Amino acid sequence: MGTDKVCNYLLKSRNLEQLRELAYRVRRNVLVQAAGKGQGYVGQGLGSADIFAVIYGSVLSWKPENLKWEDRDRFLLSIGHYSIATYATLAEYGIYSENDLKTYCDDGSILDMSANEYAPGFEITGGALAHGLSLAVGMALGAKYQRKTYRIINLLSDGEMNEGSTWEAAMCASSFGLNNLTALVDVNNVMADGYASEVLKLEPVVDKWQAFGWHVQRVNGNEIQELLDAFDCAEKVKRQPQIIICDTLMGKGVRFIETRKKAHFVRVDQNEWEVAFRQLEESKSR
Ligand SMILES: Cc1ncc(C[n+]2csc(CCOP(=O)(O)OP(=O)(O)O)c2C)c(N)n1
Repeated sequence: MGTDKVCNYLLKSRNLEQLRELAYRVRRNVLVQAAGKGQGYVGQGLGSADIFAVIYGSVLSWKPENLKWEDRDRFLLSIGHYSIATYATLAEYGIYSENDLKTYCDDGSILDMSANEYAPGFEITGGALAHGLSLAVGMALGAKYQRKTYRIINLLSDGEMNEGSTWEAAMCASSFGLNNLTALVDVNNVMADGYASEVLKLEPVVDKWQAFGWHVQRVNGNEIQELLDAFDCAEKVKRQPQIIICDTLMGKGVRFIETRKKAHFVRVDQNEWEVAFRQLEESKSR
């Protein structure tokens, strides 16, 4: 695992063009993985690529050459099936090679369809949904007790808001005043069984988190500047955990996935991956 190049480019960057380029490359790496296997959680990877570019390229204090650096910020992916986006991002830092990406979901590959913490760069195993926020609360509390200054960032999905464990953790986080914890929710309005809004009524999401004592912002999760501004604001909050609700477009950048009704898990013919690469390229000028 890993490659000859460990690249430190784009750490703590505020450069919009560079971050957009990183998001584009993440999307490309998502397609490389899915094309290799013919299937995968492609819509999620494409839809959340801007979030991943901002988190790794701008927000996190981390060291690509030392993933277990003690004082690193902890990024918890409770939605294990979004691992395709983490592999895609870490490939840009040399943690995974292009050949590694092509083994996504293969028997014996470390690039599991739903991430496991034995894979480089993962803090937790996230396949069983809605445990991430509880783990994040524990880590944030631990950091407070130890007077550590690193931050905990947890990416959730809208589907995880269907589960009670998410709200128990939310209540604890505000009760303990964990301002070192920032959560993001990828609101793509898609779940395994259909539109999230039709599975269980989630809105008004902002009011719900506010009622649970969180500092809440809602942004377009495909706009890098909005994400940067939201993180800037979140970092200044005192005594409260913060949540950034990110509205995203599932499949962003590949038109036939953006417009697909059932996009939770994408399986398409081999020749369609070529179309996907072409549409992604064209999306750069959209
Ligand atoms: C505890 C738990 N229950 C059910 C599942 C099965 N499952 C896998 S993905 C998924 C959909 C979750 O919603 P969301 O993450 O919003 O879907 P997406 O945006 O990825 O389409 C479900 C129910 C699971 N992995 N864990």
